[in-house]
Amino acid sequence: MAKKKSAETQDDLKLKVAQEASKLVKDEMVIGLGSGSTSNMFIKELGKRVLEEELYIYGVPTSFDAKMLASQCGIPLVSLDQAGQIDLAVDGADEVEEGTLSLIKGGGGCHTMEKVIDYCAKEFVVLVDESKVVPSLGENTPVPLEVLPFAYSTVLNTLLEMNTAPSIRVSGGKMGPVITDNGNMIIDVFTKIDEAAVKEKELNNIVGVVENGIFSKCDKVLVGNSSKKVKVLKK
Ligand code: ABF
Repeated sequence: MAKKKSAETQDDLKLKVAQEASKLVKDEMVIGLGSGSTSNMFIKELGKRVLEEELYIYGVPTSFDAKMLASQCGIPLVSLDQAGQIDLAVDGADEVEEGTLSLIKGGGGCHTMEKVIDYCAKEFVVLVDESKVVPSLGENTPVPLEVLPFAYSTVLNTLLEMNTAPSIRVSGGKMGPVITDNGNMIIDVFTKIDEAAVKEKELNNIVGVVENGIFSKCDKVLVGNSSKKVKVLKK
């Protein structure tokens, strides 16, 4: 009797989109390398192509972790200023709004460098499993704000005045706040998001906020689900 196929895990779905995304990379491209577990799978898949096919590319990492992994995988790296133009950025997300393809990112605390690299790429592609696609942003996921440590109390006060529910992100197991690759703190905030682009600007207008995790721009989302073919969401 044929064996019943076991259900795919979340990691299987992430791998499926990571493999699909690695096929988008062509010779001589400069690639923005996202952070997080799905992006890590993409980096590994891309590393295999670099070694096996002698693919000639450069990567621009969005975090220290992405930089370390990409170098271990044999992907040549350049800094953003050396890169000049980024052809394609591939990154993960915590939530994708189905109708608009707006995102919440930064669950891993890297959204500032991610946004700089993702937004300046000619094409920005997001990789998620289907559990991350939601009808409206921010109902179950807080928006992370990267904040200058010097200004954390004034940012908290402003967020409270805006009737939001902010909390300083602390590191599991260790005492004290999470510190980003840029030496800043993270404040997570539950806030109503009617229009992503408007809220993105509003949160960045708070003095002391370096960048927030609402991404109102993205070109394409690859969604891993149980069907064989990866679903592609485009605007
Ligand atoms: C990064 O990784 C973040 O912006 C986002 O928070 C996270 C998604 O992580 P994962 O792929 O591990 O679910 O892209």
